[in-house]
Amino acid sequence: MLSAVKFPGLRTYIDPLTYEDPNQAVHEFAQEIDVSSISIERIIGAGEFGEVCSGPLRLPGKREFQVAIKTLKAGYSEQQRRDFLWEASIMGQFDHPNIIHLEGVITKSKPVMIITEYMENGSLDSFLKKNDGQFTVIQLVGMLRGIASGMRYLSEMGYVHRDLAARNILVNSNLVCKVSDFGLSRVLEDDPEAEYTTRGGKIPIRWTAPEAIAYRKFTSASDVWSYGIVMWEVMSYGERPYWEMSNQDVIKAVDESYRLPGPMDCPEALYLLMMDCWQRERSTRPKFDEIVCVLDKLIRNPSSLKKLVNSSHRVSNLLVEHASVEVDHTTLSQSVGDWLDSIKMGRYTELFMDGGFSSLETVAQMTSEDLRQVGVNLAGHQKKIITNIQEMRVHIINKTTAFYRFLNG
Ligand code: ACK
Repeated sequence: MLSAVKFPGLRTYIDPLTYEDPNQAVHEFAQEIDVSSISIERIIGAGEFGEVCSGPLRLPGKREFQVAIKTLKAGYSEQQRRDFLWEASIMGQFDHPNIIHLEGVITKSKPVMIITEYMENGSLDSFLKKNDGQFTVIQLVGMLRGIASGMRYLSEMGYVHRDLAARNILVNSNLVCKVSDFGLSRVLEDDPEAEYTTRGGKIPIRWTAPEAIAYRKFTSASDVWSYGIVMWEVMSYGERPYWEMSNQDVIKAVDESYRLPGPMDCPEALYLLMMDCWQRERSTRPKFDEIVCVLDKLIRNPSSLKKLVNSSHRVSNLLVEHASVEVDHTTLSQSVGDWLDSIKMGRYTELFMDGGFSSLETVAQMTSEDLRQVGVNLAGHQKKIITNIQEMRVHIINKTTAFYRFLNG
């Protein structure tokens, strides 16, 4: 039997599948709570396995607080019990302010329950629909920043979510957004047909990167694609991505390089970041730490959010063709050396030249791996350069409006 050794300081996600006995996995990562500590007060929704309820939890030595209680409905099979508790084995490994917090499980009595922190405003998609147009741009960007920060944590732990969507984000009374729903990955793993079908909504086509749909290449980069869709959902207050288009049409349009248009009143900088998350080539999509950096910069400098997406890019029921990283020579007339100087990284000019990155066209396509290869070894410098490359891409896409054309237009 494979045992999970916990290395202090090394935070890596451990697949509960490495345990022969799933019950052991649950108790490795989740605390058993005594059923007498909990009272179910009301039903708040329906989950995949049974009702979701809320009520107070009284833990010894702690003051009473409100929790959400997921229950496993009676008459379940052993497999269903395992699948239900699977989520707790995953959630219990995470500890981050933007990841839903697991309080514990109740497995020694029936019904079996998973207890998590209570999120007063429920799921993000319905919360946004209910509050259409009610938030400031800074509030919306703050929500997006929280989600990106939670995703950065998951990606650092080596966990790929696979089902990132506004419906799987929960919102508390302070508008803090937390990533939830850690149930899907194994279901997909189990079903070799899953990528060809939408049976049971197993592959969320509209949220999923093309390579994950086509050949199940689920990575943190495919989570970044989904994150871009979540950005779009947030900025459009819970609108359905690609509206009433069929899944097949969505797959076809995305494959033909069409992308969602900018939501109404969406700052251009945010739309350009979304577009970057939807790059076909997954290695050129931003990483979650870069997304957090870009959003932090925007929050610190709110005037950068003033310019809104051009109205011709957000005509409803039309999709916008994705502008690949084409070069606008008026924008990128600077030399690589000048550009590096401008971000105080001039010391790397020679290494860039030696590595063949002698124009900003090529620099704009660089990945973290390219940076390491040319010899930028300091993590802080890599991050700074990558964040600036990301901004440069945003700028380039901004300048390539000539490349936009419309479907059915
Ligand atoms: O949009 P909602 O009110 O938020 O409806 C769904 C429902 O349960 C089924 O998932 C709500 N829900 C799930 N987990 C929580 C939680 N931790 N806190 C509050 N509501 C929750 C979700």
